[in-house]
Amino acid sequence: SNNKIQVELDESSGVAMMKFKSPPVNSLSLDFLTEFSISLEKLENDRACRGVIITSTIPKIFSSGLDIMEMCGKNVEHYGEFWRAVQEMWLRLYGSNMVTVAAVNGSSPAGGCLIALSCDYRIMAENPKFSIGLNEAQLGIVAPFWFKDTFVNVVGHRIAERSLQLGSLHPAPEALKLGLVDELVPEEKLLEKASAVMARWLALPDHARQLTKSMMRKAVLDHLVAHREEDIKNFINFISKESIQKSLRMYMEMLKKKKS
Ligand code: CO8
Repeated sequence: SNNKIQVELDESSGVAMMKFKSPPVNSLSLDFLTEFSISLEKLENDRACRGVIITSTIPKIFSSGLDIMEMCGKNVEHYGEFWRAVQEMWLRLYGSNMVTVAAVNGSSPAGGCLIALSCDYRIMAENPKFSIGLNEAQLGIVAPFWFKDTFVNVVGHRIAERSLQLGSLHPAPEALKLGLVDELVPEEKLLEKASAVMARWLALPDHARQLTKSMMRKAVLDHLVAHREEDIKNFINFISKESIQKSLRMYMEMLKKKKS
């Protein structure tokens, strides 16, 4: 199915708008991740496209992160395939030659936060009800080293260490203070602002900006590429543990209870 992400390229500006539209919460399922990677690859190879703005069509939610159901009660082959798809998405997005701007128009936990962190610039709707962060520790799971590296590269070691250990979800104003997002704007101005930021980044010659971006990110990308199979094995071993499965089941139950 090719319908979880809406992509529109404006040929005159060279900017693509990528909108997540996978109800109820844009969770990153295997299908979602596959479609995301394919969409990014198409844009990357399209000479007419120089930049991508990533946002959500779902009110109040940017992305709820990895689809927890993909990590619960499945077999080893499935976990391996799923994790490879998570890696692929990140390698494409973090390593993209295009200018990438996240227009974070809702909550953005864990994998949702990783997507935002992997962009060149983050703008968030100034609503304290929206929060963002790598909250893995709260689920009893551990963010992989490349989530951590991406986080450190944005906010620095100390803030990343504290935030990761506590599994903090930071309300938008706090996220701004920590440098986790670059600016806050009223929600109705979000896309307008993202386009203005994009225009500024696209005013530079592509080759100089791309080489600079690659210089900043290469070590972290190369680290995963060099340890990709090992990282998949680690994920499978970790997620297959009965204690971890139990934590995830309890977390899903907590999510459902919170509703009623
Ligand atoms: N995966 C699967 N289902 C989800 C997820 C998710 N990540 N998030 C929400 N859902 C489901 C809910 O269970 C609920 O289902 P149902 O309707 O059947 O009860 C439905 O989506 C709607 O959710 P809510 O009612 O909670 O919707 P709200 O609008 O009230 O809240 C939130 C939206 C804020 C997104 C909230 O759902 C939430 O906090 N979700 C959990 C987000 C989260 O903690 N994600 C972490 C995922 S882990 C990850 O991304 C990285 C893992 C790294 C791997 C580590 C190596 C081992």
